[in-house]
Amino acid sequence: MNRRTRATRRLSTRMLATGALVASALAVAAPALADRAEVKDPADATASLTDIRKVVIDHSPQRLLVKVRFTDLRRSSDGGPSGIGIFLDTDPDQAGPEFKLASGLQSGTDYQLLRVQDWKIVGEPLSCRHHLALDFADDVLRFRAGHACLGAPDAARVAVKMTDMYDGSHPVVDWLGERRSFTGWVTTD
Ligand SMILES: [Ca+2]
Ligand SMILES: [Ca+2]
Repeated sequence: MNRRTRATRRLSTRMLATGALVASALAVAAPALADRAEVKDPADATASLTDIRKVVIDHSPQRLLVKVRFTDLRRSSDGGPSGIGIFLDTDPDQAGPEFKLASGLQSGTDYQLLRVQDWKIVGEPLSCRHHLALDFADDVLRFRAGHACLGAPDAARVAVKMTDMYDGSHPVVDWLGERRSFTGWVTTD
């Protein structure tokens, strides 16, 4: 049994305990243990059209899919640009996220998948299999990363931050939930 397998088994035991506790205490809408989680966010950044409204995580043994829905995703901005950071936590033994997907939210934008430590980018962008698409008709961003690209985690959770620079002197920031808070863990089951 290699180190990752041991870490994963510890995680599974811990998640089961935590999941049972949360389910019985709070009866939360999104279960802590699932292959899919959906988390809504209020219209709390109405100064931005890209106010985060909902995030869906779908985790399979082949890939991790993250969808982010906004109030109004548009091809172009007549002011400053807005962008998004999707932080992926894939290892519960290391504090904080291990990866960050960084992208603009307008047509033709670049995106990069990066390693992070202490929420800060480390090293060069990764070239392993991942893809991002902006669906302006449905106001949805879809991000997909190959399972191997993320170190084949049994579970993952995400934190999402939108920054709108429409008014450069007063950027609008919207986190999914609280600042640097994560969704529940989503397994590949
Ligand atoms: Ca919001
Ligand atoms: Ca971690």
